[in-house]
Parts: sequence; C-alpha cells; structure tokens
Amino acid sequence: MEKEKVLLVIVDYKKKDSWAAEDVGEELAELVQGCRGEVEEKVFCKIDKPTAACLIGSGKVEEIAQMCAEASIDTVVFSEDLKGSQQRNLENIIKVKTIDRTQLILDIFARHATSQEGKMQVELAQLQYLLPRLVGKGIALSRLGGGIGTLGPGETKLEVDRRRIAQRISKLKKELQNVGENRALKRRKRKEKGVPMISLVGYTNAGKSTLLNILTEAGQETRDGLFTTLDPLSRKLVLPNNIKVVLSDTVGFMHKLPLHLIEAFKATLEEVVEADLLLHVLDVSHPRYRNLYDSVLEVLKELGADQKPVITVLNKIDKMEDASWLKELSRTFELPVEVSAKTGENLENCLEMIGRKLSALIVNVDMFIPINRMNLINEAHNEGQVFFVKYYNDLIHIRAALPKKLAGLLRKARVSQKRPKSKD
Ligand SMILES: Nc1nc2c(ncn2[C@@H]2O[C@H](COP(=O)(O)OP(=O)(O)OP(=O)(O)O)[C@@H](O)[C@H]2O)c(=O)[nH]1
Ligand SMILES: [Mg+2]
Repeated sequence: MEKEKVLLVIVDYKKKDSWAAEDVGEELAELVQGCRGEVEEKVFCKIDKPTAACLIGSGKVEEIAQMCAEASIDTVVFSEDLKGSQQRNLENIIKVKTIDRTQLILDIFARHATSQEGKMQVELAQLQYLLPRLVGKGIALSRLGGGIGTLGPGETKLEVDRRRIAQRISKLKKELQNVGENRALKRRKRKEKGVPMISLVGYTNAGKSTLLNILTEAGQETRDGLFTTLDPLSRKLVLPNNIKVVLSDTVGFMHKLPLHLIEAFKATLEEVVEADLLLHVLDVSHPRYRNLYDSVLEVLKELGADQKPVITVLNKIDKMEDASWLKELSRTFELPVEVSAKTGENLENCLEMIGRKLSALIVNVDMFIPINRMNLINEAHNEGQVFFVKYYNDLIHIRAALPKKLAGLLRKARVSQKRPKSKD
C-alpha cells in the first residue's frame, strides 16, 4: 500500500509549552511514521490565541490549502487538538482530510491493540474523543475514505448516533471494570502475601519491554517505534539478594498523553499506582532525554504515582559514543543506574539497587514449624526464596527469605523447640 503523504501543522503557542516547536514537530513525524505515513511538509504557526473557526489564522489556512494542492498531500495533521467544528472548517478550506495529534495517537493504539482488553480500552478512548465532536448533525466519518486517523472501531459503529455511542461507552466502561476487578483481585492476593511489586514505567520506546525480556525471558514484543506495548505483563524475578519480586511492563507514556487514553487505560495503569517500586526507564541516548524524563513525571503525577520510590534506569548507554558526561548527568536523576538492556551491561548493579531498595520488605527466617502447616512451606516456595527445608516426624525446619507478611504467618506457627535430634 502506498504511504499517505502528510503535511504537519505545528501550532506554537508562545511560551505555553516546555517543548520547542521543532521537537514537537519531530515527535509528530515519528507518530506519522507509526501510522505508515510519510511527512512531506512541516508548517510552523506561532499564535497567541486559538481562533474559534480554524484554530490558526485564516491566511495561514489558505497557505496550507495551496501547499496541499501543490504537493498532492493526503492528510494534514495538527499538533494541537481540534474541535469538531474547527476540523470541519479546515477540511472545507484545505479540501484534504485533517486530523489532530490525539487522533494520530489513537490510531497507533488501534493498530497495536491485540488483547480483548486492549481493544476495548482503545475503542473507549476513541468514542470518548468522538462524542463531543458529534454535536448537532452526527458526523459521517466514512466520508474520508479510511486511512490515517479514521481507523476506528468499525464503520457501522461510527455511523450510529450520539445516544448509541454514549450507550456503547457505558457498556465498555462496565466490561472494562469487570476485567479490571479481576486484575485487582490477583493484585490484592499478591499484596496480601507481601510479594514486592515493581512497575516498569517510562516514555514509549525507552526499552521497558527489552529490559523485562532480558531480566525474565518474558518474550515481550519489542520494536523501534511508538507504543509497541499496550497490555501489562507481569513476570516473577529473583534478585541477587534472593528477594522474589513481580516485575510488570506496561503501556509507555508520552508528552501530553491524551487524557482519554489515560482514563481508558486506568485498569492497566493501576499496576503502576499500586507498585512498591517504580523503575523509570529512560533512553539517555535520546537527544531530548530531559524532556522525555519530565513528561513521564507529569503522567505519573496525573496518575497519583509521583511520590512512589523510584530508581531511574538510564538505558541504551551502548548507543552513546561518549559516556563520560553520563556520570555528571546521572546525578540529576533520582537513584540513577546506567545500563544497556540490549547488551546487558551493568544490569547486576541495577538488580542490586532494586534489592537494596526492597530489602525492608523482606525478612530472613530460620525456624521450625509443625508438620501440619505444610501449606506455609508451599507458600514460602511460591512467594519467597527457600534455602533449606528439612522434614522431621512432626516438624519442618525451614530457612528462607520471605515477604514480611508471610514471615509473620510462619512466626505465628513456629514452635520454640530446639532442633530435634536426627541421625545424620
Ligand atoms: N541500542 C539499544 N537499543 C535498545 C536498548 N534497549 C532497548 N532498545 C531498543 O529500543 C527499541 C524500543 O524498545 P522496547 O523495549 O520495545 O521499548 P518500550 O519502552 O517497551 O516501548 P513501548 O512498548 O512502545 O512503550 C527497540 O528497538 C529495542 O531494541 C538498549 O539498551 N540499547
Ligand atoms: Mg514495550
């Protein structure tokens, strides 16, 4: 299939954004590539205030219309959200399909959703984006003939009226709540036993899934592109100091991540909110690493997870020609550790840091428990690290590193008896 030719309109509200307009443009171009489009032109528009009709001034719109005609552009993408009326007005003048950044991101999510839950979350975000834009007539999205920004939950659904969309939204919310409750139940069980939970967070494409794979052989898909992972995946991992933890990968963050998406992915992102420790994976080889870092902090704040203990994993150091400035740089991050998830460089150090950070949640036990409490030994194998078990007539001797809560249960069951005499 031939790539769609795209013209980007980068709207630059003077001083409103911490990102430079060029950087916004560059990331927008990456998003377009993620939708298999080709950026042909970039137009920068510095404005003070948005206009009601077209967001940008009418002179600029005419200019864009002309450029589109000359370069046979298929799609215009705005860096800022457009209202339904603005989108219609722009299309009337430019005569080319015009979408905004949020639609582009939703499109990539729609392309990458594979699980039932992922698909429902994306559909919910799409419909919530669509609903306020349907005011009045009810827009026929099929008019645009498909392609970037129109990849939706299916034409039949998109052609229904506002009321039916609202019904679909509440049905999706209910279904997602059910899935979310299931996940919450599993999480609660793990929590009850006190197994430490670690969440990988970070900008999209930072290397979170690559790190999960190298540490746990999870086999998670990794790719050079945006929003590869949409579904959370958890794996057990034993740290060098014998602490058993659960490590979870999840959806990547982005600068100004649309609120619809954060809301729709709430159940998925609960993993982050409930984690004992966050591993903030940052691609330090990226020219705008500091912006990426700050954007992730903003999303964490949005989620109410900005006060959690965190280790900053400065990733992709193998890509850096001169790593000497890294030492200097790393001081500016919370608990930094430099690694390469690709080559495995310095991962032991990273694991040790995690172990130290979590050691308060784990205790070592060396005790005897009655033989009828064998269930505790099973739990110890599942949730902790067992170094030694020996069975006697009516007692079991166990030495292990266990989550605090489980250790507490063992302590309650323990017998103060001295080690029974054995023949060996
Ligand atoms: N050179 C180098 N490349 C890496 C490293 N870690 C990850 N990558 C590459 O970076 C790209 C993105 O990696 P992923 O693990 O998919 O990134 P992610 O953070 O899971 O991304 P999303 O799922 O989109 O949020 C892939 O092409 C990886 O091979 C690293 O340490 N060095
Ligand atoms: Mg990933």
